[in-house]
Amino acid sequence: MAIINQATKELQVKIVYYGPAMGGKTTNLVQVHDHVQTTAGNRGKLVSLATSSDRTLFFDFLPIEAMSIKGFKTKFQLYTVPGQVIYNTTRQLVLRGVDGIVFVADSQYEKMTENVESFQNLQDNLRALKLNFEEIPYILQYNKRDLPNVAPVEYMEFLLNNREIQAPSFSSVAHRCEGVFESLNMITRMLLNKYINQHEPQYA
Ligand SMILES: Nc1nc2c(ncn2[C@@H]2O[C@H](COP(=O)(O)OP(=O)(O)OP(=O)(O)O)[C@@H](O)[C@H]2O)c(=O)[nH]1
Ligand SMILES: [Mg+2]
Repeated sequence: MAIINQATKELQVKIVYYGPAMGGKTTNLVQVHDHVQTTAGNRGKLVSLATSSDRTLFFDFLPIEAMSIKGFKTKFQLYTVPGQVIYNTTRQLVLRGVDGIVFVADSQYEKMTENVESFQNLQDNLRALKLNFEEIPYILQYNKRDLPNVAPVEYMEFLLNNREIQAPSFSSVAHRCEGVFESLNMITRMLLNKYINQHEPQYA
């Protein structure tokens, strides 16, 4: 849940990286952690809880304190869910209080069913938490574009972004940091628009 404090001009938002197992969610956070441009001392520690080799078993957490945006001191809390199907209870826990979502899809052809199932699972979990998917800003990230066996972006758009108002989507190669900040910048911009513009005094 976004915390907005008009008195101290502080905004805190929670962004969750969601998607199928091994799609590249943790890699996104690692790259953000390694490359984020901040003034000294405001890059948080990347905490990976209960990780066995490559697989996230609980979640990753990275706090980022951004510079003042529109006069607001903004804090972003980035989380990843575990993509493996069996960890759904954990995914629901991590989703609690989510403000924005980066859906990291795996572009390999053979992963399309997993992508679609994970996207459906996201919507089911939001519903279970009584959150309205239509009201939560999200973007799509088509990751692993460096691999030879990827589906065309148009096909992924058809599968995952086939709606009246399309979500912004980005191609990425997360381990090379390509598309990682484009995705993060877009979701943060969407959140700032939602929370700061909404709360600015209106002058007739
Ligand atoms: N070729 C390629 N490999 C990638 C890319 N992004 C991530 N990987 C690799 O894919 C594997 C899985 O990445 P993770 O970031 O751990 O995936 P995850 O989505 O966090 O997976 P879970 O925690 O199981 O849900 C790792 O070996 C990464 O280095 C990419 O763009 N291209
Ligand atoms: Mg992970």
